[in-house]
Amino acid sequence: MKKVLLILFIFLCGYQVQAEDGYNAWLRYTPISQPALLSAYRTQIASCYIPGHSPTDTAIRNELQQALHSMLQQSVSFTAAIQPRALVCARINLLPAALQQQLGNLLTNTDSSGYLLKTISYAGKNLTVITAKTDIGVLYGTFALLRKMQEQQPISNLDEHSSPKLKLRLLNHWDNLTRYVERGYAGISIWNWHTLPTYIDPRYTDYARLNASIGINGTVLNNVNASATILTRPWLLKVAAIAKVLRPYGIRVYLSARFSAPIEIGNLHTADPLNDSVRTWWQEKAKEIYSIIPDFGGFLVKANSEGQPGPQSYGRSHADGANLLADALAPYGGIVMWRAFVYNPEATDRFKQAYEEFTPLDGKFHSNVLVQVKNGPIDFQPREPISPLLAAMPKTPLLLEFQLTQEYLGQGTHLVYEAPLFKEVLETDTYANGKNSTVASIVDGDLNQHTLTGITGVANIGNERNWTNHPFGQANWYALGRLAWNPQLSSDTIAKEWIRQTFGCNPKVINTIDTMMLASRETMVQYMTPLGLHHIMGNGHHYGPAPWSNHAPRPDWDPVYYHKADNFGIGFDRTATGSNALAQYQPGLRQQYADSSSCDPRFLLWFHHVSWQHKMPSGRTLWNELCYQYNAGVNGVTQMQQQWKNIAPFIDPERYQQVTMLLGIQHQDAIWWRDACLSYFSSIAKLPIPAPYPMPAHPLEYYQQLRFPYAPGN
Ligand code: GCW
Repeated sequence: MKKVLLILFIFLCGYQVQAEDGYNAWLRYTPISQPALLSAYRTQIASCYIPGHSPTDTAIRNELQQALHSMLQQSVSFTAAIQPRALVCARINLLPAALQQQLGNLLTNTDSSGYLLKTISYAGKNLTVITAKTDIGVLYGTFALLRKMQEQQPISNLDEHSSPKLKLRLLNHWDNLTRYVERGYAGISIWNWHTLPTYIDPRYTDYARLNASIGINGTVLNNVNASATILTRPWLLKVAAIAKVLRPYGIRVYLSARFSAPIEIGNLHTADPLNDSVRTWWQEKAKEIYSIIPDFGGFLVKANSEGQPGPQSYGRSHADGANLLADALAPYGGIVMWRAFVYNPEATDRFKQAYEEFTPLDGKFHSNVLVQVKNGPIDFQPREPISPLLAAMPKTPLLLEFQLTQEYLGQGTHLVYEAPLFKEVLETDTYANGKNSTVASIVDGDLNQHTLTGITGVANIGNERNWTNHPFGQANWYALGRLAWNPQLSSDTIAKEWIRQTFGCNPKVINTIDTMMLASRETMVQYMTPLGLHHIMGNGHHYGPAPWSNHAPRPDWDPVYYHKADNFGIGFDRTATGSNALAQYQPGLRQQYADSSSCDPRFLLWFHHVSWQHKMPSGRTLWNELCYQYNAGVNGVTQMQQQWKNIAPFIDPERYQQVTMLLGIQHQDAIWWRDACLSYFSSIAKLPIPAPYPMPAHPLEYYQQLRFPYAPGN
């Protein structure tokens, strides 16, 4: 009876516990259960004062209403005057004059989207003030305060300002207009093009809220393998409808532009960037776009890469192509993000391609162009050294591209926290300008004095109820936003923030999940591509191991091209005796990799072809080390399974079960990777798998005949 009453009571209060389907991601706003904290929060925020009336102010009001009502379990009043113990949310020029005076100079060094959170006493009233130069800044400040509350931190003595370090903090959707997502493992596209522009899915607003809460301020809606259709008027109207939802949240829309659009939708016979009709066509198109979407962000372009059209088809350079579009967008403040992901099948080493094509163009791009560079020289592998191009175009703003969707990282089923990968890249010293020329300092504009700066992540979002399919995929989306705001944040800080908001503040839960997350990326490298192996996955779908594969339409899509395993040894010689890709790095970095005996083992096979008997720092031979690493990777997953089990009582049953099953797949896959790779390499090295490591469950042929015709995202 008591139980029934309790349930009824909870229900009547309107706080029935919802199933944890993951939809709210890190914006769960669960009721504060600790009495002391609850009372402290209620004391601090007795009412809200939001004087502004912009759509962003409305978004702030809605967010606070929802969040405070849920966390404080009481309704919050929005008052027309500042009451004692109020939360004041307003851009600086909407505050009363005395407050403007008191706080104005604190904002002097704050960026236009930065914010100030401050507890003050004003006219005898204790106030919590969120202010900024713009209403978007106030929105970011609001989310910062709500983050603190979700993390159950004190808010009675706030004094914090924060400004984003990067100007463009973006997502790139590889979403086709059919809603099929290239390399998407979380369902189909959230953009329901067919029902747009009339039907506005509420998901668009939640997408905007989630992004704004982590500082994301732009999104490219469609795949870089682009269809020109998106640039036709009916589709631009659909884009405009999305832009309208995202705008109050400070998010601009961008589009991937197909370089040959003037031919496909403009009836021209050429897309030559130096042709007058082509120039006029793009100018007219830009004019049309801005008449429909006045704050349109600009174009992302993949040109002359993997079959995409581009300026080289007309004997022109990437700079000619980028500048054509940049000139068309310039009158409206738009930008071009021109991708450097290019590689020509005839080249000797795919590693060197982007650098060779793009470095001669440094200084040739117009001022509203950024060259968008993937973090590594090949393609989002579990571990790559940095792309040498990052340190070789000082005159050009470079936009760093990471991949959130786990194309090569276990796709939709593996728990891999990517922040350690992002940090490894950002913290790498390129020696471009002597020591301390980190990738972060290049990308944030400090090293070469650029103001147009940015980081982007290829989105891992789809229409799965929880957005990313794997509940931990959300952490990668979260981490990208937080690092683009502040590249100095540590993986650990970001993980803990995310865990508290996503799974609650029980210290045992936080510590256990944090440990799992921080180890997960290295574990994945160990069971997939240890010691600098790379690109040894199945062709096309990129799912699972296939180091034997050698029949792709082009050699640089074949695993054998990358590992070069033979009787003698394994690895790609990129030193002076080989492809000499190492020469593309500055000496300070080059020498860290140049010598096989001192090269960091994590990168060894990226740069050296070494004997199976090569002595590793561990004292093991290379072959034994490879066996050790693959097994350590499998053990790492077993450990994650155990850790997850240990916190079972503290996790809601839905997500507990979901992650348990996914870890089960990850464990099987890790064993599969280990056994398939070790069987194959053992057959080439003619060396047995040494004790005490387990023997593969199947002969090599078994792994070789596995087929995945319907693997997702391909
Ligand atoms: O990672 C590879 C993918 C392609 C992708 C390409 C790119 C969008 O396998 O699916 O195409 O890179 O980045 O352009």
